[in-house]
Amino acid sequence: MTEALKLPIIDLISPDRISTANSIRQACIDYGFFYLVNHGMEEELLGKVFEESKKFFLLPLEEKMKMPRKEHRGYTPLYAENLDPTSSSEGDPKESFYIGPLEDITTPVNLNQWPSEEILPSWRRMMESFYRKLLSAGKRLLSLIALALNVEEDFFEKVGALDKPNAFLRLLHYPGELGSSDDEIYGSSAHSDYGMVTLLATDGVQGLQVCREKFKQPRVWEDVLHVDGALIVNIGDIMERWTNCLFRSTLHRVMLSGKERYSAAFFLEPNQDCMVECLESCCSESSPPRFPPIRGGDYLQERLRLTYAS
Ligand code: AKG
Repeated sequence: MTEALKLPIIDLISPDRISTANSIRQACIDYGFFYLVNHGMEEELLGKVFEESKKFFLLPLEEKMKMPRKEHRGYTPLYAENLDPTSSSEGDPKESFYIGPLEDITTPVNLNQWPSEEILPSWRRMMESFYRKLLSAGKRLLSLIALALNVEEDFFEKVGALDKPNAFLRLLHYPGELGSSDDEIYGSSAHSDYGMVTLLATDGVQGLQVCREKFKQPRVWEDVLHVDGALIVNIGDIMERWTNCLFRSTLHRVMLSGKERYSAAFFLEPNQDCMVECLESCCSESSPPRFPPIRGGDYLQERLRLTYAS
């Protein structure tokens, strides 16, 4: 039996930004996870996104394979991605579709791939609009996270992290028939995310679990329950590096229950050229920086290489 975690609920538009920033700080120290409300995406919109996402995953495999993942955009079929290469050489039983930055970051041509308008009319428009809303919520959240770290609220803009951020929206589908309530089948094996923050919407089917003490064995897993209308937010590894491990990038996984499940994760990574180095407010003589500075783009490339190597 796993226990359900009681995560704090953060209101993105609360006028009391200082007290909100303090709550975020505590949540990121204790859990690396929290719920976000008033993020600008109505429940109705989230419902429509999942309807459209379902239409895509219902397409025949040959149709989806016309857009195979390239430059981290497009479709990855079942078992293509291994989030925990240390414990298994098999990929995870989930399929996904990645949408990268809508404006070009390094190339003159936008590299996103889209299903044809004839097959899924208005699909692209819906996902682009969802992407923009997630990016806007993510940027607003980062200004609160900056306050939570005792730096100026435009810190992440000033260091260039949010100038053409390398943000990816991943639509996910975990087929129902692969698990049963008696099996321990991972839809996503244990992993932490790579970027600054992840904003996650789920369709209400449970499955997400976190392990707060990643170095302790045996691992203790706690459920993160779906809260209607709220996004689930978690800190990623780049933010853990920036904060010298003050904010945790918590290990998480998805268990299959026999029920089909859809989710959408928005990974907000810094701009490729942004240098990520320990914040002064997070180190001291007795707690020196644990990681050398690194370019955001180099860090992401290496993590993706390991995930898709096997
Ligand atoms: C990931 O894609 O990194 C996830 O952890 C997905 C979580 C979920 O589907 O609930």
